[in-house]
Amino acid sequence: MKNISRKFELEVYGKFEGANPTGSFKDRGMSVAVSVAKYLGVKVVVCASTGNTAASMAAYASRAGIKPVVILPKNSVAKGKLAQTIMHGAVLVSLNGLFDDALKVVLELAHRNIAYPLNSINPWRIEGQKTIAYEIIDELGKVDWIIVPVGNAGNITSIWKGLKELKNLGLVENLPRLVGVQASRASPLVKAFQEKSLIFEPVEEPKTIASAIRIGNPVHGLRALKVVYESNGVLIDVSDEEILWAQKVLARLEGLGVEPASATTIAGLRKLVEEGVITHGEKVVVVLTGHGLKDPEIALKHGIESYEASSVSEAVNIVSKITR
Ligand code: AN7
Repeated sequence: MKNISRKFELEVYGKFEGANPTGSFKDRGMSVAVSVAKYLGVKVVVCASTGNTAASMAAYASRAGIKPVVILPKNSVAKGKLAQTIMHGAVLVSLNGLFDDALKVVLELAHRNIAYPLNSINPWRIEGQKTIAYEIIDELGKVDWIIVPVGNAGNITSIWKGLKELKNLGLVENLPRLVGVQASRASPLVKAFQEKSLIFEPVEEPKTIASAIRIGNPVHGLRALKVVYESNGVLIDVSDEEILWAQKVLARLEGLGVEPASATTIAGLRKLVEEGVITHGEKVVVVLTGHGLKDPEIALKHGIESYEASSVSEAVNIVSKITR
């Protein structure tokens, strides 16, 4: 990313996952896990989701002839993701509760053998997800930092698994340090990291405009902390204001539309450069996990310059005025 690199005096690359078939990084793990489900003869799959997992599972399961059932926290899934989930034919259960409650439903259904779970507790999801690491190292070789948004922490742990495999195979010598970014009011892991602990306290009522990572009790929290310590990395949090700033920077400096959760990476990058943790000239990859169209309402609500015109001449007048 030329312009962002210049802005931060770094070598910054964006891993744009919005170009995947359903517009998020979830397609990698879902493709593998649904293939396994089909091989096993599964009839019904289920997931809890803040939206992207649901959209991806619906598409891949329907294509495979498997019935998708999604459990979503009521009123907190972005419109684009909801539209995809419905379009791809999932049965939708809207739960009056948080993501963490929706996951309890999935665990119970799996326990009773009613449906096959496709959250990242399913190890095949992780196997597919780790290909992000393969592609980054394949294209760039040595990288100093990889920055990832963290919700349930499936992605950051998958990326580390992929990286370690490459190292064990002798395909890369020095592994990047991992940065996990959480939203300020949904950041149980950051608190634990600051205390150099492996024990984290779940956040009871997580809040952030980045609905994808509005998660108070990350499934892979312990693993994520271990991974960050092992990679000599960092866990940080960013505010909603910083997320919106970063979303605009990506959209306007690089022409990359990403959803708020993905923009946390650039907000986190700015913080770490300011703190002197990431230093000039280093090679950094930010994982841009989801497309901007996933959450159109955020874009419409924030920072637009728009006018109403009731006639052709009025529209012409407005534009000539503001461009003067
Ligand atoms: C765009 O879809 O949890 O740390 O249910 O959609 O692996 O959980 C999505 C998470 C980052 C966090 N960026 O990844 C779901 C869900 C985007 C996301 C994350 C999500 P993890």
